[in-house]
Formats: sequence, structure tokens, C-alpha cells
Amino acid sequence: MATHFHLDTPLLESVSMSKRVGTPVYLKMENAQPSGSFKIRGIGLLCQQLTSQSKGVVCSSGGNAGLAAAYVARKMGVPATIVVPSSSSQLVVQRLWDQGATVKIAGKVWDDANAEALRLQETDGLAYVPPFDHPLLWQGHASIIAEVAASLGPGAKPGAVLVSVGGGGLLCGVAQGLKDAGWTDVPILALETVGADCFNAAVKAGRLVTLDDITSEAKCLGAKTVCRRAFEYSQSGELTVISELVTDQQALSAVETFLDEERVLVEMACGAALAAVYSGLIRRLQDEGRLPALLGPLVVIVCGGSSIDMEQLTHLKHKLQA
Ligand code: PLV
Repeated sequence: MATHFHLDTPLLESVSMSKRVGTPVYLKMENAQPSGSFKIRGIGLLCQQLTSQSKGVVCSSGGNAGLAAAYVARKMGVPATIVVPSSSSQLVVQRLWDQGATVKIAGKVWDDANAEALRLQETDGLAYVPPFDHPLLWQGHASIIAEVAASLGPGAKPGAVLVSVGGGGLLCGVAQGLKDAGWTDVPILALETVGADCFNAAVKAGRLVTLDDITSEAKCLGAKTVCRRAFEYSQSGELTVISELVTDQQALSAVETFLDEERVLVEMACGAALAAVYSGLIRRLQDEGRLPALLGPLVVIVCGGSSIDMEQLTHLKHKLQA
């Protein structure tokens, strides 16, 4: 039997968020995973298939996929090289070192770091771990929805599931999980920040779009092109996927409100999903008829993220309020 690196996370009812949207809001607390985010689910599964014949793993990441890969590699006794762009914070680099990983900094955004990781796969014979574009990652992430179904109990069904989108791996996993649960009528609300909006740009254009640059502070949402499978979900009609944007200010304000009300600190990438509740977006989508007026319980994937501490929070406040 395969080892699991991830934990079953709690599904918490948020009284304050429920009050805001007028329907029960449940938080899937992926911040509580080892390595600080949902990424451990898919990466744990993928690494087990990859590492037996390799000299180690190499993962390109904005931070959290790398932390998951470094954690799993350490548990498996395999060396990990994590390639991050210069936009990743020193905080993340330190946390990667703490996991025993070798850290390389390459380029300005994740796409540059990924090119370097693919090069190292060739030159150093390392097993390449992608952060979001792989069926095994989606299969691993799909376990989130299986756990939600078990926690909600028989007969209960979410009114919608809220996810943040970077490269689209979480979205594909949640979509897979909804299909597995027979919940194809449950809409996914996919949130990105302005300036890290490759999924929204693709949905609007009706084709994959590569952004010129990542200008959002939500660096872990900063892939320039969303994975093809995520785009296909938005087009195929298998499920309803609603793509919406929030500003960096809204994401940051969501991080602060979440800290105050739920006593949990998450990074900007996660703040994007939380902002859908705090900014009034849910109500607006109901008013527009894009979500039903009588909405079932909302499930928010609290994807987590390690690229945050009090110092980073203060820094972001100064930067975004300026
Ligand atoms: N972060 C990826 C991609 O970065 C990474 O390398 O860690 N929430 C958090 C906290 C994340 O770290 C990420 C992805 C997401 C959400 C979005 O997940 P995705 O990429 O599967 O859509 C460039």
C-alpha cells in the first residue's frame, strides 16, 4: 500500500463568513498540511512514482510545490533541488533550506525557473516534479473533495467550491474530485489576482494565453500560462467553472480578515479565494444569476502557503497601500 504524506484536514464551519454570504461556509484547512499547503497531496503521490530510479528530484516552484517536494524527498531519503524565481521571498528560500533542499534561483518568474528545472532534469539526471501540470498531481489533489464529501456526510452537497488558480493544478484536482463524487453540478469558482490571471485571460480569449509578465504580489499564482487541462474544463461543459478576479488589495485584506476572524495566517495566493467571500463577490454573482440565489453550503479550499509571516505581511501592507 502506498504511503500517504498528506493528512486528512479538518472541514471547519466559519460562522463569520457564513453570516457574510447568508449560507453556511466551510473551510477545508489545507494550510494544516505538512509543508503548509495542499500541494503535498499531488506531489506526495507523484514523487512515489518517480523517485525509485532517480538520483533525486528537481521541482520548479513559486514556493509551495517546492516545499512539498522537499518535504516528501526528505521523508523518502532522496535529495531535492528546488528552482524558484527571484520573485520568491527569502522566507520561502529559508524554509526550503530548513527542509534540507538545495535551492537554485533562476529568472524572474516561475516560467524561467521551470526552464532551468527541465535543464537540470537532462544534465543531472534528476526526476522532474512539475508544480501543477500532471494527471497524478490532479489525482492527489482530488482527495480534497473525497474528504469534503466524507465530512459533510451522506446527502449533503456543496453549493459551490472556491479555489485559487495559479497554473491550474488545484482546479484540475477539485474538478476531478467533483466528478469522482458525482457532483458535476457543483460549480467551481476559480479566483486569481489581477496580474496573475492566466486562467481568466484564457477563458476570455477562448484559447490558452501567455501573460507578458506577473505583476501581482500573489507570486504563487504566478504562472504565465495555465495548464491545458484547466482551460479544457472551462470549455468542455463537464462542469461549471466560473473565473473571477480580485485585486491584490482585496487578497491582502482577505488575508488580514482571515487572520483576525479565523486566527490563521495564509499567503496572498490563498487570500485570492478568501476574498471572494469577504469582497462581496459571491453576492454579486448571485445578483447576476451566475450563482443561484438559494445557494447551498460554500466550500472554500484554504490552500495555505508558507510565503507569509508578520514581517512579510507588514511589507505587503506598505507596498499595496502606497
Ligand atoms: N503555487 C505553485 C505555482 O507557483 C507553486 O509552485 O507553489 N495556493 C497556493 C498557496 C499555491 O502555492 C498555489 C500554487 C496555488 C494556490 C495555485 O495552485 P495551482 O498552481 O495548482 O493552480 C507558480
